[in-house]
Amino acid sequence: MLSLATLSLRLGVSSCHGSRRSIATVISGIKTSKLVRERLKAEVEAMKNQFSGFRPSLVVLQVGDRDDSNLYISTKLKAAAEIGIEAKHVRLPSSTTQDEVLRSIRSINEDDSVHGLIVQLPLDSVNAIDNELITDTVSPEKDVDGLSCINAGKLSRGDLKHCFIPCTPNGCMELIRQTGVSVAGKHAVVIGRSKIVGAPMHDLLLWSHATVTTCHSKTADLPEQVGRADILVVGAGRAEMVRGEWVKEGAVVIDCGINHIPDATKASGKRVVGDVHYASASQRAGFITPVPGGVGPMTVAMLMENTVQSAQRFLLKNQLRR
Ligand code: NAP
Ligand code: LUD
Repeated sequence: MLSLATLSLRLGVSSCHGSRRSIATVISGIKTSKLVRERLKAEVEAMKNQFSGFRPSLVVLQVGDRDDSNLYISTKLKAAAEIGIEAKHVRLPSSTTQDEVLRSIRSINEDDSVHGLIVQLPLDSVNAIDNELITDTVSPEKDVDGLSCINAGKLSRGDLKHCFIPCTPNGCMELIRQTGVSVAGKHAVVIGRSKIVGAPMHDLLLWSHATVTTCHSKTADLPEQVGRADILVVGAGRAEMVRGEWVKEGAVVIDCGINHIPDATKASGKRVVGDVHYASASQRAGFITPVPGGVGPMTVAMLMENTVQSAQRFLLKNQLRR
């Protein structure tokens, strides 16, 4: 029989107890993402054996040279290599025009050897580029970021089986599943309504049968809304905005925020924090994700998951045609 401690370790959740009161169980994105990556590695190995050396393939298109994008892309390429996904990094200079980016996307769309294509955001260009046009030019069949209108539309209608689910919210759902807390019938609150985090998070929670409130910069009383959440997902881009006092006792708190704040004790002079004030929120939440080590690694793992899924769909389509 598994002990509770062993089970928690396997699930990527760990419990600690503070001196004053029991504090939240930490949901580890590092452990959970490792489990996902190990499963994918086995799936890719099986594909390779069954289809004479076939490997899923991913292209990451980058415009410019932002430090944060460079870091995220290198993490994605490393994860892909470990799993056995063939990943290619296409770098375009910041002088690239919108037409040139579109041409590059169209040529990758037409390349049958590529199963997944993402355009890392934000674009770092000296030219005006329409982000919507860029994400919508990626073929929906290769849109492993799930940002095209076709995939977003399917998700908003609850057609989850026939779309690519955006990686960050998909990773959040996986972390919520790790807690063992069921979503159906719960009150979920999402802070943020962006295309990459908030809006698809709302859709996923809704189609998992939560009652969902989505907050944004014009929400009148944010602390009051947060206080109603059994499940809280935050993607606002505001360092430590959500205070522990706002959080409902026992809530599941998922923090997508990645913010850099000054810290004189660090060699770099800064450190990464989330959108939730971790120290105070972990005194009230039942479960909480850390930053770093929470949602970030799951974003990378779910991109790998979508790429493998896209390759599987490609194989199925081509087998049926033969
Ligand atoms: P975004 O496009 O700037 O969207 C932020 C959202 O938060 C908007 O909907 C905005 O409202 C809302 N918001 C801003 N200030 C608010 C406030 N004071 N009260 C309530 N709502 C507020 O950002 P994003 O791309 O969604 O990213 C959000 C955060 O998640 C960032 O820290 C980003 O770095 C991080 N992120 C992390 C991952 C990961 O893998 N961990 C992935 C993506 C993003 P309006 O719509 O009214 O402007
Ligand atoms: N654009 C993303 N832009 C930014 N954190 C990521 C991300 C890894 N098209 C497109 O990859 O999915 C995307 N698709 N995004 N992001 C953010 C967003 C995009 C964020 C964090 C991490 C990818 C990550 O690995 C680690 C962690 O949180 O533990 C390290 C964080 C750190 O800075 O130390």
